[in-house]
Amino acid sequence: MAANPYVTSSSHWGAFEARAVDGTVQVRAHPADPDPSPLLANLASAVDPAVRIARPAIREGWLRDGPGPSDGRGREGFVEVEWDELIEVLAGELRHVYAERGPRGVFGGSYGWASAGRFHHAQSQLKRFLTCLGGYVSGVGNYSYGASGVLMPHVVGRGVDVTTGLTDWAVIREHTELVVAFGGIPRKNTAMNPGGMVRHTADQHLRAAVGGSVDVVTVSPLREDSPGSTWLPIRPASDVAMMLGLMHVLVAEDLHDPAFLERYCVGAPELLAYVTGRSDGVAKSPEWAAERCDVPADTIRALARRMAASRTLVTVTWSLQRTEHGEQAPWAGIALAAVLGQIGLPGRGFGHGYGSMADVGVPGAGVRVPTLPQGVNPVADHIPVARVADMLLHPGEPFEFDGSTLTYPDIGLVYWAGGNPFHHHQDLHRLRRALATVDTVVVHEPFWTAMAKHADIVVPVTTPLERTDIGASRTDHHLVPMHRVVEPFGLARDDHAVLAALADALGVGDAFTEGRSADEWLRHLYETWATSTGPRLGVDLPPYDDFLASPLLTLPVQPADRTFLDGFRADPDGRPLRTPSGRIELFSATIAGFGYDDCPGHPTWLEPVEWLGSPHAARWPLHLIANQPRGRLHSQLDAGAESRRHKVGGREAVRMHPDDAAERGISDGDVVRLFNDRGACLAGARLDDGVRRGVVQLPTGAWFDPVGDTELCAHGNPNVLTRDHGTSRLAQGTSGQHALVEVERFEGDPSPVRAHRPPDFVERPDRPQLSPPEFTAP
Ligand SMILES: Nc1nc2c(c(=O)[nH]1)N[C@H]1C(S)=C(S)[C@@H](COP(=O)(O)OP(=O)(O)OC[C@H]3O[C@@H](n4cnc5c(=O)[nH]c(N)nc54)[C@H](O)[C@@H]3O)O[C@H]1N2
Ligand SMILES: Nc1nc2c(c(=O)[nH]1)N[C@H]1C(S)=C(S)[C@@H](COP(=O)(O)OP(=O)(O)OC[C@H]3O[C@@H](n4cnc5c(=O)[nH]c(N)nc54)[C@H](O)[C@@H]3O)O[C@H]1N2
Ligand SMILES: [Mo]
Repeated sequence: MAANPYVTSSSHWGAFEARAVDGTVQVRAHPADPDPSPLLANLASAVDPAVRIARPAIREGWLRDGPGPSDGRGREGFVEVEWDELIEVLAGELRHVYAERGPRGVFGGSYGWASAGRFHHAQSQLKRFLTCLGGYVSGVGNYSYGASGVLMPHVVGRGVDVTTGLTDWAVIREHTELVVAFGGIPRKNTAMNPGGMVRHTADQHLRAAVGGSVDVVTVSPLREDSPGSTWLPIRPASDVAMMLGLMHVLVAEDLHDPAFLERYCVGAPELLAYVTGRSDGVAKSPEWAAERCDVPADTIRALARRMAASRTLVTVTWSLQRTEHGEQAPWAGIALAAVLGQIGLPGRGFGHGYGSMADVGVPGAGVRVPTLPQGVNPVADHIPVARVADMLLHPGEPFEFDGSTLTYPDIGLVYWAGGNPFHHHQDLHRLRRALATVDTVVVHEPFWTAMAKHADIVVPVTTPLERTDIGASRTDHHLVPMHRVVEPFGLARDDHAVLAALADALGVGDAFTEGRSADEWLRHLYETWATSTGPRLGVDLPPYDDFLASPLLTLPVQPADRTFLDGFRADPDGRPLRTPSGRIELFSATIAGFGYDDCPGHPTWLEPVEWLGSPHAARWPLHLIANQPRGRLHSQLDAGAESRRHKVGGREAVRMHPDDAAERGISDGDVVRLFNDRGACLAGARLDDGVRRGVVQLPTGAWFDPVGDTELCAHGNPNVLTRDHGTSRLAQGTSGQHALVEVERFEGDPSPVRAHRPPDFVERPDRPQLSPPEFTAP
């Protein structure tokens, strides 16, 4: 057995140690991590030849017919080529597109999580490269909190980070009596941090809090989201109704805090007129709320009284805003906390994202980390990330976004590195139609994901296990040396190396590399960072070589005493919020001024098109929760051991209440079919009375596995079922968390899962002679 010594590396779910043994990879936890993630078990599959892309490849039809719209994407076979040919062909196509259409014809938004590592970060590399060519159309915001990211600056102002500037767990543990957690605090999610997290402490903090004097009331359709003893199984997508019902009790019973509303907020009169029904004739009483959210009115009443009598923290998971009208739940959540009057007091007030990410409530070093400069993209055209299919299907058409009317650009070439739209986007059949409209799709991937299979030009790249890098996240207080564990798989090259070769071929090599090799870049980024950060932290940071030779670099951590908006509470005139009023905007004149019926001026109950209270439920009687997967990060390493462990017969597991299953003749372990008007997928049934009746839960991330030209995905990707519709005209965020569906027992012979197999490889077709036009880089 040929085993190398263990070396350190890092992932978004934690640092680790790894070594190569006869071409396989063995992984163990980093000694500094008190609570390592079970997802480390997926990493060995990063070298699995069944899923890796071994050689550059070009879609058969693209080689034969040249660039152009095509339904062949995702359906045709690939011709494997040598690197020289790939670079020549791809450089030629980029030259052509930039000469013919200019940078506004190139979509380089390339949303996605890629891998940990500061230099080899795929998006940074790609954006730097495209900027050297003259720029690209970008995507703004994210899929994680796309609605809050646009809403919250209107409500609490720019500069207040409602996702990471939140009250520390240590403060909660000491001061909080009651947490009312909409969406719960799901343990399964708290290993993740973009860029990684060396010491996982979220669960430790949570258990210490719950084991101590903190009581958590979880409001969620799933019991497993609940860390405490009280579970209120709410009807999905109705939290705003429940929050309004709670506010109604507080006001009706004079348990609210008019002095706080007066001093620290604007818009309380408008909001409370709506709550009491003075403005629209409908009192948002607990009875009114109960009809919608299916939590009994007496429970709502008792909870409101208890909230007013306790030191209470209202938290909202990000999932609640990843749905139609997703702006409303976080806005109503902070309004509820404002009506209680406790915002800014230790352990009380509002939080957004406890149980959504590892770093929420956990202090870091509070400094920037080494970052590859991307340059300044001269192209102003952009879309909110989740409007990608709309953009491709409606070039030249207007759309609204946060008070502006923008125009969808006309895209010829889509370039993706480090993301998987067939994971993250909604209504995947629509996405397929959208991708069919462009001339060329380029994808850098280590793996044969569905996005790679839908590319024209497939660029095989390395994983972090195959390169040297610096692991760090802006919210951690560690830097991890990431060492090469194995040689690059097949002919795979680093994203950077491919882009550097393309840049050379296009005459912008020096601008892209600045004359540095990858190793020289790493040293340069580290040293530039250390020179400015050391003095700021008042510590001597080691030279680069010493850092690389060490297991870990630990920076001083900030004190764990943060309370959200405490400075504002202490001195609202001296430290006003950066909102137009300087206060918390329970009514936003700015938003009201946009005139959006799908996002009015104050938190409002707006029925989504698809929920169990809508007429659609007569036909599609089950509410699908498409939440984050327990056994992997998104679609990453879906073929890994921990990911597979949660599947049923190789298909993604759908969980449903035993009574809903019995009505449909479904037993545990059955192959079932989930379907609606948009599509269908197979999955393996798991019966679970911790799922609310009328709800089914199918997590995201099973690699899309279309069966021929049918609407069926054989593997269980829920995004064939979700609706591709912005949260509202304000934020245009994704609404992928929810959809209405029906489920049936699948009779007959189910299609085998082919998602983890490579596409077909074919012989080279006859190729016409293309003569690319001239292109001069700016
Ligand atoms: N229905 C529904 N859909 C959702 C959500 C939901 O709740 N419901 N949640 C949304 C959320 S919050 C998010 S953040 C998105 C996540 O969506 P994505 O971030 O797109 O998902 P990932 O699976 O992380 O995709 C990362 C891809 O990068 C590849 N990769 C890894 N390392 C490298 C590298 O070094 N170079 C290159 N070139 N590629 C690399 C991986 O193999 C993988 O295919 O999904 C969203 N989609
Ligand atoms: N294991 C794992 N952890 C992850 C990720 C992953 O892929 N895998 N992804 C990471 C990323 S990128 C992000 S952005 C975060 C996302 O963090 P979140 O968005 O908070 O995570 P989700 O798991 O999608 O949803 C959390 C819970 O909300 C509940 N919920 C859904 N709809 C409703 C509703 O209408 N009302 C109420 N009250 N509850 C509802 C669901 O039961 C669900 O379990 O997670 C991160 N953590
Ligand atoms: Mo996310």
